[in-house]
Amino acid sequence: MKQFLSLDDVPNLSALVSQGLQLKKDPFSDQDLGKNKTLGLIFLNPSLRTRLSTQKAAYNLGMSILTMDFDKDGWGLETSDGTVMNGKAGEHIKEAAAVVAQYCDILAIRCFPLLKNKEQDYAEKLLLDFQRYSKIPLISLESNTLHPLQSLTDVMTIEERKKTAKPKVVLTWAPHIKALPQAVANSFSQWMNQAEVDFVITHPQGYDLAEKFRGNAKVTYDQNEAFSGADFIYAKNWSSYESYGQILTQDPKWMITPEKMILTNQAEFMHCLPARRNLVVADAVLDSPQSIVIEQSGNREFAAQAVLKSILEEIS
Ligand code: AN0
Ligand code: CP
Repeated sequence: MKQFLSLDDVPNLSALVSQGLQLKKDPFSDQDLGKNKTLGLIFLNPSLRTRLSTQKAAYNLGMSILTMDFDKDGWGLETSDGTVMNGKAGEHIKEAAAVVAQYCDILAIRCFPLLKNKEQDYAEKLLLDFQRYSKIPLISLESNTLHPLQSLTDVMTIEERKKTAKPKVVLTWAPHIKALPQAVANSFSQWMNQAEVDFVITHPQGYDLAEKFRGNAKVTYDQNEAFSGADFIYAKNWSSYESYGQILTQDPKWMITPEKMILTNQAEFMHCLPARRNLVVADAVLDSPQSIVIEQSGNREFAAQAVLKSILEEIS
């Protein structure tokens, strides 16, 4: 693999999923692959899982790591061309990306959307500028519109835990007090469209995901109907795509509760985390044996490792 910005960069999804699950069984099988290779991790936003799991994955492969919180420790980044830099930004992305790339063999970046302008966010300019000016393989650690390392993890988790050949997987919107990106939902939907699953999305009116990521998913505004017979419930809040970046409702009826889980086929509960308890999901669900969120986050390490291994094989 040459880079990992979305599912489009994956030549063979099932092979990558199998690779991740294989690495889980034998994480230290490729310790020489990353020798003398450096992974740069750039964060413009907070992270727990992505940061630590990707670092751990790189260590498993024998790589060195450079990490920087650009939002806190870096110079303010200018991204527009031809601008007179007499404002807050102290450094242009052209130099910043090119300089970091000299110290690294693979670069990874997290950049959230501003949720003010749909066209600007969905153009993924910052991510693509890093790709353009670094000129080394780039991994998305969650961009404006997608979170492919999370989605690979989610496909791996469903693959290893499914009890039927074609499980029913439901992506359900849940309430939140902040306007959150569509990235996790977009990406999960994009990957589920390519997986052997019966995929349903449920959300209140006005929360439809972009058509190109929604794909052939069945969409219903009736959460109870969606939950009926489900094998996996994947909860996530996102802000509106149509009324871009807005919170249209905080209706607590959409929270995931034990009463709703009863409608399912003893579904396992998934969430990418972080999750706000008793707002998105009730304690009684998150603390129940049906919740697999911890195991799910554990798989982040091996998803990242499968991606890094594939890119290392390409460049070594
Ligand atoms: C982020 C989001 O919704 O994209 C990161 C999730 C992995 N979540 C929050 O900001 C709470
Ligand atoms: N799921 C996820 O990406 O978590 P972090 O934001 O903590 O990295």
